[in-house]
Amino acid sequence: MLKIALIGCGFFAQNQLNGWKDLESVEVVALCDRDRNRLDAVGDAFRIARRFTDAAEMFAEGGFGAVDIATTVSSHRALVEMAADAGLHVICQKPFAQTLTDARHMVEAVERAGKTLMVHENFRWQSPVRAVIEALRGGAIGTPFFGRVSFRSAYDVFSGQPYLAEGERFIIEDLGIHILDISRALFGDVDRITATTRRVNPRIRGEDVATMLLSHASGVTSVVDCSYATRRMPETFPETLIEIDGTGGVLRLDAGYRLTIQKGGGTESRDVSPQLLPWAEKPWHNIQESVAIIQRHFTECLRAGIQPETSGRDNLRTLALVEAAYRSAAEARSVDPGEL
Ligand code: NAD
Ligand code: 89V
Repeated sequence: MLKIALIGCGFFAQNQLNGWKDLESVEVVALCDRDRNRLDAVGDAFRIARRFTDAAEMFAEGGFGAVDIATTVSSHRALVEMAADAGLHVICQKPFAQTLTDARHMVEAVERAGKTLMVHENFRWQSPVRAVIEALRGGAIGTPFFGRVSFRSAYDVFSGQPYLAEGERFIIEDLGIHILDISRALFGDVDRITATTRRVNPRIRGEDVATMLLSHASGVTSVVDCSYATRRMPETFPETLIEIDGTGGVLRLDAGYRLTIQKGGGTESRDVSPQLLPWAEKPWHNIQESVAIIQRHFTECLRAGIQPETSGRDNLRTLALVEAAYRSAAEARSVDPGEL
C-alpha cells in the first residue's frame, strides 16, 4: 500500500483525492492546507483524520511514502525541497516552478534523495490525446511533417480559479504549458519557438491569446494556438484539437472527441471520448479522467522503479518552452529554448 500525504485542498485537489480513492494500492493518510476551513471541509468529505496547517509539521510527523502537491506554483519549490529532505517520492502540480532555476534545483533535490519526481502534467494523459499519441507513434500516418495543437474557448475559468485573472502571465503559463507539452509528446523537443500574445479580456491582467510556431528537432513544424477569448459554438472546453499531416496520411482529433485517420484513399473515424467517471462532471470529465490515468502511471512507475514519462526532468523542457514563448513575444524574435 502506498501511503500519500496531499498538500493544498483547493479547487483542483478534490479531483486528485477522488482519483487516489479509486486506486486500491493507494491510501491518502494526511492532508495539509494553510486554510483551516478548507482543510476541514476536504478532510471531512474524504474522511481523512490527520490534518495539518503547516507542511513542515506534517513532514516531521511522517507516516507516508509520497506527497502530492496540489498548491499553486509559488509554494512548489519549498514544498518539493522539504519532501526531498524527508526522503519522499513526489508528484507536483503544474506549473512545476516559477523559474527554470527553481525547477532545476527541485529536480536535483529529489534526485539526490534517490526518489521519484513526477509533474502532474496531465493533458498528454487525456485519453483522446493519448489515442493520437499512440496512433502517431504506431506509424499510422508515416512520418509527420506538420502539426497543429489547438485549444480555443471562452469558458469562464476565472470563477473557479480567480488567481488566473490576477497574474501578470496567464494563458501560456497556465494552459499553454499543457498544449506545448502535448506538442512535445507528439513531435519531440523544440529547437526554436516564435510566439505572439494578446490580451482580449479587459478584466484580467495577463494574456489570454497566444499563437506559437515551433520547429522541432525531428523536422516537424507545429503550430500551438491557445485562446480563452474565442466565443464559438459549440464551446469545446476543455478539448485540445489536433491536426497532423504525415508522409503516409493525415490525422485529425476534432471537436466532440472524434479521431479520423485518412490514408491510402480510405478514411477511418472513431469516437475517442473520455469516460465519465462516477465522481466526474461534464465538461471537466476529460481532465478528471486524465488525473486518474496519470496517478496510475505514477504508482506503476514506482512499482517498476522507472522514471515517469512526465518526470520532473522531462518537464524542464516544457517549462523552457513556456519561458522561451514569453521571451519570444516580448522581444519579437524566435528563441531557442536551449539558450535559457
Ligand atoms: P487553489 O488556490 O484553489 O488551491 C490551492 C490551495 O493550496 C489553497 O487552499 C491554499 O490555501 C493552499 N496552499 C497554498 N500554499 C500552501 C502551503 N505552502 N501549504 C499548505 N497549503 C497551501 O488552487 P487550484 O486551482 O486548486 O490549483 C492548484 C494547482 O493545480 C495550481 O498549480 C494549478 O495550476 C493546478 N491545476 C492543474 C490543473 C490540471 O489539469 N493539471 C487544473 C487546475 C489547476
Ligand atoms: O488545466 C489547467 O491547468 C486549468 C485550466 C484547464 C482551467 O486551464 O487551470
